Amino acid sequence: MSCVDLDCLFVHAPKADAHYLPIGDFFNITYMPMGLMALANELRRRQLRTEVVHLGVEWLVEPTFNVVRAFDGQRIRAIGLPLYWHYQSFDVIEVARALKVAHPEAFVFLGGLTAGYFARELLERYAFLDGVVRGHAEGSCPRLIEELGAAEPDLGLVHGLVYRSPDGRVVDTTGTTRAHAATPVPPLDDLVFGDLTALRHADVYASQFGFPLAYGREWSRTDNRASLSMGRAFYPLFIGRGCAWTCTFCGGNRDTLRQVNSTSKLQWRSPAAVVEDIRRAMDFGYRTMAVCFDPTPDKDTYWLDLFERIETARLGCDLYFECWGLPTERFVQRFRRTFPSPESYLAISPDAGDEAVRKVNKQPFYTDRALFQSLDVLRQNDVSADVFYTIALPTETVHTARATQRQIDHIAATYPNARRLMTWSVQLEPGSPQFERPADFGMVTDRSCFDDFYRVHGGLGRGTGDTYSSLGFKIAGYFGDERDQGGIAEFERHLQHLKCMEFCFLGKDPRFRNDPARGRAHCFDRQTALAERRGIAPPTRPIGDGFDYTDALADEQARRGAQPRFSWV
Ligand code: B12
Repeated sequence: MSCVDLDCLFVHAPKADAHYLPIGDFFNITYMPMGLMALANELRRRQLRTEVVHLGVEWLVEPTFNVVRAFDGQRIRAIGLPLYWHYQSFDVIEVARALKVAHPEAFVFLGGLTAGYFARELLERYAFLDGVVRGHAEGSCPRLIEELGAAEPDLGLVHGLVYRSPDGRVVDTTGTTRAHAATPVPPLDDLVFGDLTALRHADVYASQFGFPLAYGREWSRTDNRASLSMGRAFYPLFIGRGCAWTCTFCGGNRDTLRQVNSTSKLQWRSPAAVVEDIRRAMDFGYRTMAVCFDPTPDKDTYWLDLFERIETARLGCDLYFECWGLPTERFVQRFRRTFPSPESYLAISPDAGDEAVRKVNKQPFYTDRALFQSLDVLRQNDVSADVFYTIALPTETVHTARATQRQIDHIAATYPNARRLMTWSVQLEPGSPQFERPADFGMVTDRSCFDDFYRVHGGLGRGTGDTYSSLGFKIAGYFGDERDQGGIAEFERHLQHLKCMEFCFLGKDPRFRNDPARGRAHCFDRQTALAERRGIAPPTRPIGDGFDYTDALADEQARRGAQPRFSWV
């Protein structure tokens, strides 16, 4: 394989242009898919010259960075862009378009959950895209790059590839025996996730991006760390994949994983391999590991084994663990012992305070009684917890939403170890049951194909599609009064007002909770600080009765004027 300077360039494009009043202008999808470094490392292991560029990291290093200019004059065999999260839809497409113009020699392809879900539409819509690698790609991606280096590439030999045949047809090799036989898949334990060497400015990536997941473009690095993140960078630790559950709002549910990845089967990495990844990640400066993989909460033996190995290896890392169900008592005790620092905690997600709503939407379901028993165990063992709720769930009404607020108040009053008590809304995710069958849930939506996500995140329609105030759906009869009259835009507006008035938890330190009134006061302080930074007139009225988020946004726009769209290319 010669005649090129680079065999594969991966380019991660966060959503560039988002806006939220208390944050200002921000970008999100700061994390790359966990599997991306594993792919890059697998390519390098095969002597394929591979680099990873993260456009948010590059912007932090040099705000005028342009990926098109950066590789000017180099010949690149293939350029792969993760399109894992729908938020990236607009930016990934625009970066891919620009890169194809600059590098017509390159095979430009996408991968990740959202790309896999919309693979056919993507190829039919965008002539500059050469392919989408569907599903798990540790076998297919290296196979693709090797095949592209052949004298006469035969893409029909690459399993999981959706591409355009010479006669213009869109072909999907998934499931074809010929491609399957020609595409060996390395075992999961052979993959290396924690080595970031192939990423440019890995030190910046490893130090800047934490939870929650937005990076304020108008704030300094220190401000971002202090006010917009939980103080530390978290390393998303890969434990396994697959899911047996079907939550109504989740685009990574069992059926969608089966459709996109050809399997939803649970696959676990060996604890020994995980320990090696922790070690590598810590070499890059991480202290806190973040785990969001807990598909069998009642079976704790994997975790007991892993925690023991972490102790034996004296890694000294912290752990942020997102429970999908409720942890066993043994799990909690062992967690406390292995991760004694206050920077380690569990996250629990009842989602709804009302049991009936929880039962419709969340799996595995548990009762309030079981929830409180778990919180008791956490308190007894002095383990801190974040508790996550979701508002605007299918079948929820404003009345059952208030059960959520009552539960939050009760937990705040009863459990000193409960730190952040948060209520978020979840935007319509492609592949979620509410996306695929909205009518079954009494919902109407305004997104049904990739182009809808491209437009909303590109600011080409209504709003900016930001994580916090946009939904993409309306639930019929939610309020039980005249607020149910309008369409999706009106529903989003009323729901945002409900969130501001009754559910706001915004605080100075994102590791702790605020009550809604203080949260709104802090929101106003932030807007005032932002106005000062921008050198414009300060806001005069905080969000409250008779002045909602949309009014405050219009007021900000009037004081600030129209802003040019921020983009990576
Ligand atoms: C773990 C997880 C997280 C973790 C870690 C994510 C990470 N860095 O990878 C955390 C907690 C940080 C997280 C955060 C978020 N998540 Co999340 N998360 C998940 C979860 C539970 C599992 C994902 C996973 O482990 N995949 C398996 C790993 C091995 O493989 P992989 O990284 O996917 O990579 C493989 C392939 O996908 C492919 N591949 C990946 N990238 C590329 C690129 C190319 C070019 C190619 C060829 C192939 C390829 O090859 C890899 C190797 O086989 C899913 C639900 C689910 N069950 O799927 C939700 C899910 C993916 N998350 C979701 C969302 C919305 C988010 C947030 C946007 C939430 C928010 N509003 O802030 C943030 C975004 C964070 C960010 N990027 O900055 C949605 C995505 C829906 C969608 N289609 O957009 C899901 C489906 C859940 C849901 N609510 O619907 N998440």
